[in-house]
Formats: sequence, C-alpha cells, structure tokens
Amino acid sequence: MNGEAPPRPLDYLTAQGTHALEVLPLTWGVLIISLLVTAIISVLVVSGILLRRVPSGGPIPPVARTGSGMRWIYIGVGLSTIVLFGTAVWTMRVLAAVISPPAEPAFTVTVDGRQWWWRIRYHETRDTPEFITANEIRIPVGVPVRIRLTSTDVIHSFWVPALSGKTDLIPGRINETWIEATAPGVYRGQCMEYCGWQHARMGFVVVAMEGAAFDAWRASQVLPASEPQNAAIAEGKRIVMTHCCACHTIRGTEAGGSAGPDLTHVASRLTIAAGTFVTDRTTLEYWIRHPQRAKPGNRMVDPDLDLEATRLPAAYILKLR
Ligand code: HEC
Ligand SMILES: [Cu+2]
Repeated sequence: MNGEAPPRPLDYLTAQGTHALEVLPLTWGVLIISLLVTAIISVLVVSGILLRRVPSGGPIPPVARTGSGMRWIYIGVGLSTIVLFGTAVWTMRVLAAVISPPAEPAFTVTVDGRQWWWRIRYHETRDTPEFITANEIRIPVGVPVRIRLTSTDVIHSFWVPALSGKTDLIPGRINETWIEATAPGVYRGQCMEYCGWQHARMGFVVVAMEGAAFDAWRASQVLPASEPQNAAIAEGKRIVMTHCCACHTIRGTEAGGSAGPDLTHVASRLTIAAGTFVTDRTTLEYWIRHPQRAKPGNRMVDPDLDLEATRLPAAYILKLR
C-alpha cells in the first residue's frame, strides 16, 4: 500500500476539499429540513387520526371550504412555500459558488468513464508531457485541478464526496468540474450513475500529496516502464506481451492496446480493478488468473494460463512501479 492510509469510506457528511466545503452546509441544511418535515407531518397525521371528530365506521363528511380546518391548509402551504423557496435560493447560491474554482486550476485531467473503470489523462503542462493512467488521480494539496469528464460507453457519474459534488460523464460530451484538497490524504471516489453489472465496483481514489511529493510522482509517471531485472521477470514480461498486449498499453514495450487500463506504472497505484482490490501480489495473481471471478462481467477475459504461468506475469506487473 505504499505506506499510505487505506481509502476512507464514502462519507458525504464531512469535507476535506474546497468544493465540498461549499456544498456541505447545504447538505446538512437540506437533511435537517427533510427530517423536520417528516417529523412534523408524521405528528400531524397521527394526531389527525387520533383526534378525529367523526366516530370510526361512520360516513366521512365532504371537505368543506369553510370552518377552522382551512386554517391548517393556509399555514401548511405558506410555511412549505417559504421553506422551499429558501432552499431553492440557497441551492442556486451554492451552485454559483462552485461553478468555478477560487483560483486558476494548476492543470487539467480528463477522466473517461468505461464499463467499469476510469481512464485518466493528465494534460501536458509547461514542464511535463501528457501521460495516461487509470483509476487513481493524484493531486497536489491546496491547488484546484480542472477535471474534464467524458464517457466511451454509457453515462457514468464522478463523485468524490470528501472533495466535490457529483458530475455526470456523458458519451460525446465534455463536462467540467474541479477538485481541491485542503489536506493530504486518500479520498475514495465512486461512479454514482447506475451503469451496468459492475457499477458498484467502479470506484477510484484521489490521492492528495504535498507539492514536492506530487512533482516527484508526476515525473515518475511520464517515464516508460522499467525493464526486467532477472530471468523470471523477463519470462513474465514475455507472457504479458503475448497474452495481454491487445488490451493493455505498457509504455516502452510493444504492448499498445487500449481496451483496458494503461499498466505502465500500475503497481504504483493503491488499488486494481477500479478500487476493488488493494494492489499486492495475492490480489494481482488472483486478478490475472480469474478476472471473471474477481469482478464478474468485466471486460477482461479469463486468460488461458495455468497457475505457474500467472505467477510470472504478476511478478513482472508488480515491478511496474
Ligand atoms: C480483452 C482485453 C484484455 C486482455 C486480453 C487482458 N486485459 Fe487486463 N484488463 C482489461 C480490462 C477491460 C480491465 C479493467 C477491468 C475493470 O476494472 O473493470 C483490465 C484490468 C487489468 C488490470 C488492473 C488494472 C487497474 O489499474 O485496475 C491488470 C493488472 C490487468 N488487467 C492485467 C492483465 C494481464 C496481466 C493480462 C494478460 C494475462 C491482461 N490483463 C489481459 C482488459 C484485458
Ligand atoms: Cu459507471
């Protein structure tokens, strides 16, 4: 796990990001108002039943437009109009506040939703070329990052509750949002628009790092994959080149497929299979041997390899840091 804390659970009632901090009071406000409304209505309905003036079993008289009962209607409509109007204004103010970040974003990341993982492209900046990764977004603490969202297949939704609200990824369209973390940490994200069988296992992590650590990470990500250091790893690489290169890219090798995540530095990521497993030898071996058992229906086919022959590619992939 590279010494980092495990991803926090999806908790939307606290916030660690500038964007989420703007939304948080509204979340709590609407939650409390909804609970109060439910409580008040329940009390009124129950007392209405208990205090009814018509003996049970008798005929129910038609509703009359006169009489003291009407007062309740006027009070009820009046109060809910004021509360709903207030909430609408509050919501619009929050939306206006989060539409753009407080400062010009440091760089842009394009997130492309796939059933059921995330392709992540860091755009080039003045001093770094662009590069592609998957299922993990690393950002420096204290600066906004622009997130462009699109999809290759169906509609997905990008949500990192501790950092930002939800934004959809729509095929043929680019939506924009931004994130900024106020503290270093590992924040869990999740697809929030039902997108098929493995929707629940379409997670990701955002890792917020101090500036220097982030720069070092980014410098390592643009490099090609490391070369095998011994014969066993070289044999693992050979198996990967014959069985896996149609779907995966490993920069610096002949593997150039694009149906699956870029594996150039996959072992440096905290999780595999879109947040489903922590990256380690056991999970990688299991994944490579039985991807259809590990995440049924996902777009990686079960390879035709025996047990020994899956250990070697796993050993090679663990070196792709
Ligand atoms: C038919 C295309 C295809 C082939 C062939 C294929 N994969 Fe995959 N692979 C995928 C897809 C798609 C995913 C993403 C699955 C998901 O998370 O939903 C994936 C995910 C992975 C991951 C996890 C990456 C991450 O960041 O989550 C690893 C590791 C991996 N594959 C290794 C291999 C190895 C090793 C082989 C060869 C033995 C192989 N794959 C063959 C399509 C393929
Ligand atoms: Cu999805």
